[in-house]
Amino acid sequence: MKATAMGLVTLILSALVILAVAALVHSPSGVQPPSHVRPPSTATTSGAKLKSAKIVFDTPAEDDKDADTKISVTLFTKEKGKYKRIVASKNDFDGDTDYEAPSRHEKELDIQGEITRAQVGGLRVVIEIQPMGLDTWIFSYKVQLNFDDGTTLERAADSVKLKEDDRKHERTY
Ligand SMILES: [Ca+2]
Repeated sequence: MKATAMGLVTLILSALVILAVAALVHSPSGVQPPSHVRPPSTATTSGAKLKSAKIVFDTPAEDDKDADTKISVTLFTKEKGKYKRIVASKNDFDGDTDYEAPSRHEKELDIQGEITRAQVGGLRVVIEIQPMGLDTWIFSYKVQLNFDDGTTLERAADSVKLKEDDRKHERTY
């Protein structure tokens, strides 16, 4: 029947129009999806590998590190919710070097295994000293991780005070 055929065509055309409108509504041209579904627009590559690590100590004009006080530095990151994976470390160094007040000293840390930037989720810095007798040392530090995509990650703290009966600094970033 002709009337029925016309009705069917009208129905199909209407359905097509609805589909087209629906498609437009769902992907309006020139409008970006909301930020929560967009990937972060940082230049860093999460797969970038850790290339080197170092710590810089600034000892202001307050209290030096005695020449015979050894330093140990360990950087941890989270693994299965706990700060137990060592990123980089250096033990018992500069036990023959006075960190005069004021002075600046840098130390390369040894990287422990292969680690990517994405795996460094949070950082815990542990600095321990081993004085021979009495020694108070007041300092600031900056930890720097360098990745093979040219990016760096820096963490720092000011006015840290360690002494013979308070030998350990620990801070989680
Ligand atoms: Ca001192």
